[in-house]
Amino acid sequence: MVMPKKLQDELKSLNAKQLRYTNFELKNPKNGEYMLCVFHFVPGKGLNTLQAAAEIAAESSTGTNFTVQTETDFSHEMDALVYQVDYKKELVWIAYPWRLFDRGGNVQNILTYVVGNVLGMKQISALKLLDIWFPSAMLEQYDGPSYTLDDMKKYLGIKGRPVLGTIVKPKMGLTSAEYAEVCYDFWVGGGDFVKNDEPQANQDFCPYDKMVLHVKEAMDKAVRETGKKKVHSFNVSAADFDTMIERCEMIRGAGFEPGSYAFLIDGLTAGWMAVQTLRRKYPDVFIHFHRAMHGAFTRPENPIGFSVLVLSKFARLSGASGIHTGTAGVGKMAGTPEEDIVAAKGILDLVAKGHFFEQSWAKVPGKDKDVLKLVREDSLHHVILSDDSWRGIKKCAPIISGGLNPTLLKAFIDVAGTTDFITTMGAGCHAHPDGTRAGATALVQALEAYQKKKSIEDYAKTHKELVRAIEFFGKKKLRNSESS
Ligand code: CAP
Ligand code: MG
Ligand code: MG
Repeated sequence: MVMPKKLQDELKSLNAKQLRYTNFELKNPKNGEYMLCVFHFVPGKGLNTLQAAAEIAAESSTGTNFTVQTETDFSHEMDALVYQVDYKKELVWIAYPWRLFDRGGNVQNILTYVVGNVLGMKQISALKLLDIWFPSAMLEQYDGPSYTLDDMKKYLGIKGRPVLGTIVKPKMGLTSAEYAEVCYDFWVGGGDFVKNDEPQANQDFCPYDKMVLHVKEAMDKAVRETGKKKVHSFNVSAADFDTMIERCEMIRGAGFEPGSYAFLIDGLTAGWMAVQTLRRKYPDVFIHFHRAMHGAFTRPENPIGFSVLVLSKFARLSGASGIHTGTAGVGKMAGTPEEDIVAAKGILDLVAKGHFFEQSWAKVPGKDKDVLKLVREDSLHHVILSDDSWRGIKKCAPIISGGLNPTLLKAFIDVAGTTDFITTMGAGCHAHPDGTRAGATALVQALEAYQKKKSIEDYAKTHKELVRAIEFFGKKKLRNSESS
């Protein structure tokens, strides 16, 4: 392939060190030795594209700003390599020998390389990791999810529809008894799943142990009255790992049956070690990754950081059972349909198209349809393949939240093209003019309308909670804030 003139000229401009971090003849980047990354980037002052790209590869693998006397032939084997650039779109492809990474499936270590120091380098003025590709030989070093959305749906006895959830609101300030009341109202209104909000912890007005016990009472009552299983996702984020584990054990010790509770972790503010500790210590529990703080890295207009897809792929690799992936512009948070839906699909499917790579999450070659079918069956029922010859990274559930309400449910399902997700509506439930219970019922009715292929307006003619939701949330759609 003839190298474009601009590339030839820029290659000539590289110093010896920079040259070592490029290889435009890399035979087959997907030969299994490399994890592949695509970055959008803009060089810093005084550097051309290739010089800056080589500096990114150096700093995010083995190098620094000078060649050092202590380098060896072997250390050069571990150099990341720039293997493709797109000048027009300001993109660079970098291959990382994955032997660089901490053995034993450590996700935080990878992030420390590829979105660590490099985000602070003077040699770039913009750097955003847009997509990442893991070779299957590398995948099998990582946990991936254990207890999945399939297990939760099985526990709840539901199929072919989203898990209908809420976040208790106000976000903070209820006593543990008041908190549990809201859970009860949502569950008896027909909802499946309640989560703590992302800052819920052990506040003096809502002590953790009391919150757990009151939720247990509320759940028992709601299960008795509805005859339906319910789930509560407890935020176990804490100041240290011991306290986090203490909270997990408190929940397990409160008599919740397996499947009726999930552990929520603020994955970015608590950290990836917390996520992986929960996954490894509690493989029988749904690990719910809340992504508070992600906006600092993922907002479409942010020039420095990583995409929602990249964050979500790392959550799947780390073993989170589900992660918030955004409402594709339907709800209140920034985020484009393209970005959020690619992320949701990227963590749900066994073979998923990303922004630049098609990722197979199983050792099985993605093309082998029959074995893939078997793999899918097995990951659903865990019975067919006793050995883990197919060793796949199971699905991670998109959790769809931020500003949704019953009138928006269909809009999101249509844009997502799947009902394999958990939706959690906070204000979308508790702002309902007739309260939480009616809000939950309106959500159930919005789903029923979708399932019956009826418009919510039509269905609302015989469902009062839904008509009240349409009147209330429909009006707000325009102003998107409290009316004066
Ligand atoms: C939603 C929420 C969630 C955000 C997170 C909140 O409340 O509880 O934390 O959805 O955003 O605190 O805003 P509402 P994302 O349902 O009342 O909006 O899901 O995009 O990570
Ligand atoms: Mg360093
Ligand atoms: Mg929240």
